[in-house]
Amino acid sequence: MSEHPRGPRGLRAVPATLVRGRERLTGAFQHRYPTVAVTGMTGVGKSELVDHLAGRPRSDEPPEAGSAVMERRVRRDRRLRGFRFRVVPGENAATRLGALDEVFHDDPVDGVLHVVANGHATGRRPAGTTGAVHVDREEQLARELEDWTVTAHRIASMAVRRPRPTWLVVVVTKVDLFLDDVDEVVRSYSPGSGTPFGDRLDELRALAGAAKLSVDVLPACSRLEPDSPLEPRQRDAYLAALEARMGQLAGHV
Ligand SMILES: Nc1nc2c(ncn2[C@@H]2O[C@H](COP(=O)(O)OP(=O)(O)O)[C@@H](O)[C@H]2O)c(=O)[nH]1
Ligand SMILES: [Mg+2]
Repeated sequence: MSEHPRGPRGLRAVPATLVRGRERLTGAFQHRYPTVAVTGMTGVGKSELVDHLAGRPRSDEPPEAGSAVMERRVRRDRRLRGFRFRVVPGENAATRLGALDEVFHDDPVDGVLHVVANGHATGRRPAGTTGAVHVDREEQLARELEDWTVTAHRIASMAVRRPRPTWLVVVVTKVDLFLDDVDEVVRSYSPGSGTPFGDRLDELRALAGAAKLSVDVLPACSRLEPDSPLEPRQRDAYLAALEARMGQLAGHV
């Protein structure tokens, strides 16, 4: 299976010849890594999370939230316990629908990380302006739900078509921003919670069939602000728990 059937998408600023060389070296092993779609609205923290999970956290502030193309990252592991991540661009990107088709239909993934942030998605600046953008949390929560509604349908149609089960982890990230309410917020994104998000999750499970789709909801944090109330080791523990669960779901352990 070719890593880039439709061109070198998401390979920012890496010369094509270098990339092809690296693929030749690793290509023989890559097909063994399970593929993971990473979905969620723009600014929710997908890229930053995947950089950590792939073992390449950025030390500086990431570029403007909201990638226009599908980002690809590989977590390598000597014992073939790696993952291939496909970060689907958020709602503002023209390439979104094609990316959704690719990960949920053309080349269906093994698992899904759907990222949410309790309304703390970072707003995008209009082109040519600088500084932080004020975003309304209620509005961002409504956008999370809209985004989830679209993605949940795609996951359902993938899950019903295939014989083997699919796994989904709802990743509730940016918990450093609501540390006192982590349990309650995680519950609000869970099946049977009675929230609009939970209701859509219940619908998805009913459509796909419980045997066809496993659902987990896990808290996470990837970036710590300089004055963060969360310790780096606590952040690492959240990420380690997520990694451990992904390993179980992918049959690595
Ligand atoms: N406080 C906090 N900020 C985060 C966290 N994860 C990501 N961010 C920030 O949220 C913004 C959007 O993240 P990004 O990964 O680009 O979002 P994407 O559009 O979903 O890929 C960036 O400024 C990140 O540094 C987190 O766990 N906590
Ligand atoms: Mg991104």
